[in-house]
Amino acid sequence: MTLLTKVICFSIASLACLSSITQAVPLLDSHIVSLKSRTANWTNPITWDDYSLKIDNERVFFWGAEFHPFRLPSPDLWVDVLEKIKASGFNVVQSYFHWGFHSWNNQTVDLTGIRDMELFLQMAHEVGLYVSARPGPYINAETTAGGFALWSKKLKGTSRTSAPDWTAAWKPYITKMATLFNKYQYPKGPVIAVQIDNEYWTDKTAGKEYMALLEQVYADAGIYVPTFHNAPSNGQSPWSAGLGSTDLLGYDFYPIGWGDCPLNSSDWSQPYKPPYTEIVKYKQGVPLFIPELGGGAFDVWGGVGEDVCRRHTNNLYERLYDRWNLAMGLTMQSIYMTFGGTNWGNLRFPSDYTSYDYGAPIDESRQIGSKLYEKKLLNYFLLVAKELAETHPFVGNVSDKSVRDDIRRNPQTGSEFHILRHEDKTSLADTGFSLLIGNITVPQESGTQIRLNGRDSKILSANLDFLNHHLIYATTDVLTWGTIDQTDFLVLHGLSGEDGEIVLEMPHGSSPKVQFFGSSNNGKASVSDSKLRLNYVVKGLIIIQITNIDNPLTILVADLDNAYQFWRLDTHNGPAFVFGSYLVRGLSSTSGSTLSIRGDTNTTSNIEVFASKQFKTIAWNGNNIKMSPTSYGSSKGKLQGPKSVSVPKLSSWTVGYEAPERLSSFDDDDWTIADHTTTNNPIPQPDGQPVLYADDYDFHVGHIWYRGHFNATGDEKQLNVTVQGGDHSVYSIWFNSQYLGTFNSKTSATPDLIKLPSTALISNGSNVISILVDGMGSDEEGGTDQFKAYRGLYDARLLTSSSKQSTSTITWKLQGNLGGENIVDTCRGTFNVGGKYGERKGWHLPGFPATSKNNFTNGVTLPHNFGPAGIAWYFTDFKLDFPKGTDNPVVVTFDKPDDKQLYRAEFYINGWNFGKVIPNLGPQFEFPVPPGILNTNGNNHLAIAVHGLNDKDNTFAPVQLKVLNSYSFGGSSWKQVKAPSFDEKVYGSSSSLAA
Ligand code: IPT
Repeated sequence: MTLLTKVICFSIASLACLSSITQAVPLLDSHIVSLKSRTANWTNPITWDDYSLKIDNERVFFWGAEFHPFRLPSPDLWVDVLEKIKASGFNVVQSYFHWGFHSWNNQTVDLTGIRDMELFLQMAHEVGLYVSARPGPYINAETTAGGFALWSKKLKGTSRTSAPDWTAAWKPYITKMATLFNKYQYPKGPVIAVQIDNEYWTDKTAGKEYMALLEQVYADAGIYVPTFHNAPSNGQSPWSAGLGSTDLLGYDFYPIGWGDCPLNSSDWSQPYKPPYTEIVKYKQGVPLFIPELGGGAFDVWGGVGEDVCRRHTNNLYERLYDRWNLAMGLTMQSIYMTFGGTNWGNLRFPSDYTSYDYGAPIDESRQIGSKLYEKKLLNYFLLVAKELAETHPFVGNVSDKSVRDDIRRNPQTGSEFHILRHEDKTSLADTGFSLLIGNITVPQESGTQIRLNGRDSKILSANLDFLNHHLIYATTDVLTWGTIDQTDFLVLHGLSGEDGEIVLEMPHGSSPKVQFFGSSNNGKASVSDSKLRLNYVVKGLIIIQITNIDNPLTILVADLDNAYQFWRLDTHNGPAFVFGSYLVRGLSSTSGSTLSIRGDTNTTSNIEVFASKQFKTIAWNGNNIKMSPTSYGSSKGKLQGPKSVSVPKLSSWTVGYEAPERLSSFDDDDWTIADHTTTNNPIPQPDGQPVLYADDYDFHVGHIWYRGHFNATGDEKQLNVTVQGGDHSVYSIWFNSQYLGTFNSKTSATPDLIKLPSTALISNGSNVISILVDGMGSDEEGGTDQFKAYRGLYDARLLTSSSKQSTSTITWKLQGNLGGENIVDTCRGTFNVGGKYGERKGWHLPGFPATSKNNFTNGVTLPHNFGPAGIAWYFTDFKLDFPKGTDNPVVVTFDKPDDKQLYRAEFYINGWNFGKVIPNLGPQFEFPVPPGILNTNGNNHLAIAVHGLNDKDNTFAPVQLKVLNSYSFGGSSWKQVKAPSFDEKVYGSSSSLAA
């Protein structure tokens, strides 16, 4: 065996990036105490009732954004995503934590470096978000084995049961997470809820015991915040009462399906069962909760591409379904995904490709746009409209029956929220109508109407107290409110060109003065019976000042373009309202007479600021901006756009060739012999065969090599073989160094019959079959134990000329990633590399000497023919030097080769595996690489391993870099993620081989 040296490296926080060792914990005894014990002697700051969650006795919407830190292995950028979530008005970040990511063997639960979840919780806390923690053990999430530790595939005990070996497997991980959550539990930290496992349905006692055992660990760790579960479909949940039940219960909801983004984005006709109007509450006394509301969809190999998913679940989708949920009385939801990120380094499950962009509001390159802006409109409203968190439903009365008015009325205050949409969600009609608010037909202004254009949805507020005022109703949506100096502000948003009507209660006997400013040239005001009625047509930004009353009021009516670029800041001098920039993150100072805004621009932008007169100057990312006052009290200025940057052309490559395992002469003396005669796997090996499953020999990730040796009688004509590497997997096979071809992965019911050419057979001598399996990841859990589906060989027999089984038997050896479960690169972690020769020899790492001395060829240009089937590596270096204070998302782009070229390539930037390209499947040819992995100010090393499947000529197509966009950046800067370079002591020396 190779001597393995542990690689020592440092994380961004200069913490040693060593794995921490957790000893296996003794099994639990079967005694399960009641979870009630965890709240004894403690007033839980998180409570709930039928309507909503309460934090410190105050009603709140639980308004969550799903983000998986493991899909962005550049911890400094977590803050960037969290700030974007916070700036758009979410108050919760909800995250899966990935057991397999933290645990590569049964002695390890690692929370350091890119896996430093304490740092993640601290960041969320500093940014001002609550955290809803979803540590599994099962998470699904389109990741390999659904997040289970891959070594748990070897266990006999059935997954998600109280089987003792299964319990012992997850317990160290959950214990460590529970301890961490306790340290950061509200009010000490941001954690306000913990999910127990994921979408688990069972009627078996052992399954219920599993849930109860998990809850026991949290109880023992002192977790008092609510536990919850997410049911997969709208049926009965086993977790509403009894063993294993959770405090809160919700059900996951993907209104137009998931994993399926129709090319025709106007088609929203997919039926969703059960009807949306009947979201069921599984349990009384808890709020209606959707732990996952589809905020996009994942895409699959051969799919339509993430951009199509984003178009399909666009801003209108967000607008309609969020409001629709509120119409159901929902007060808790989280958007799956809000930032999807990347399935880097073998994180994906077999169907999914590298991008986990998900068409989410924040894209894989952390860019934002209309989807997030649309979310912001409603999110902001919910932060002020607390009355909407305690309501009862009524059905309104609309003049046009194609429009539905779901009224939510607060029983304490009588405030009403009229949630309007077309009954038919596919309707594209532009409908004008009136409706009843109380006993008034609204709008009152003759010749005007309320409009619903297609998938639009509105929330009209009525009978609502805000600040020092009372809104009788408004036919334009409320965005937010706040008092600046002595003036109350009410901000509204609507669609350009639509009529708007606002009626406000005025102090008895007052005669308010009303002035219109901004883009309105036809605003109207009238007072009768202490009621002020305002009419206008929404356009640009309209400012309506109401003075000559005790508490002056300014109303801002923004059209969609203006509202999308509206940001609310809460300063030490009250709120500040900013119109007009790509992103406002927050404040860089909370004292003094400068309003110090932090934000990003994507172009030169005009801004307009409504803020306290206490602020004498306005600064943007530390630079004062020249502002000019307007006649209505705001000030206007200009923000610099970003400097544009360029990336070098990749023109010269170094090439090497490997796959020596294919040759009969290869020395596999130190390989693992597949000699197990029994397996815990639910699918036993076929009779008379050894166990060949890679997982049983501790190889769980990426490519696996098998070499089978046999002494031939001379009558071996065929190999009957079953190989499974997951959906879309292929395997290449050689016989005594001769390439026999590449085949699709099969199920055991349909083995391949592969002819062994008689010219290659060595009669009465030793023969070698070499098989390279492209492992696509482990399956998710469909029922129980499905994730244990074997990877690698299942069955392999030699057949004679009469198609009988040959008397010669094959001895198999196998090889996967270096170290197996004792991985050598604990910084990049367990998913980064598999068992390709180059990966085992460190070819993917910066500093690997790919020189002519080692037979590598310099100065190669692409496209390039590297010769016969096998694995070629291409290397190049490039420098970047992006200006300080800019963010320039970079992608690595692969040209699509001609259809005859069959290959599969994986690329490594600075040693990090950041993508897999399968040109004949697609759809992904552009791969974002985040700063911190990509060195944006220095050298970068790009290595690409290309598995060519064509017999003789394999031509690798060009690869380039591309900058998607440039932004001036007001977020925290990033450091390069520390991870080891090539070290000969670990990887040995190696040379490129003749192709
Ligand atoms: C839901 C899972 O809980 C989540 O992990 C993810 O896989 C999501 O689907 C799809 O992206 S399960 C689904 C049946 C609602």
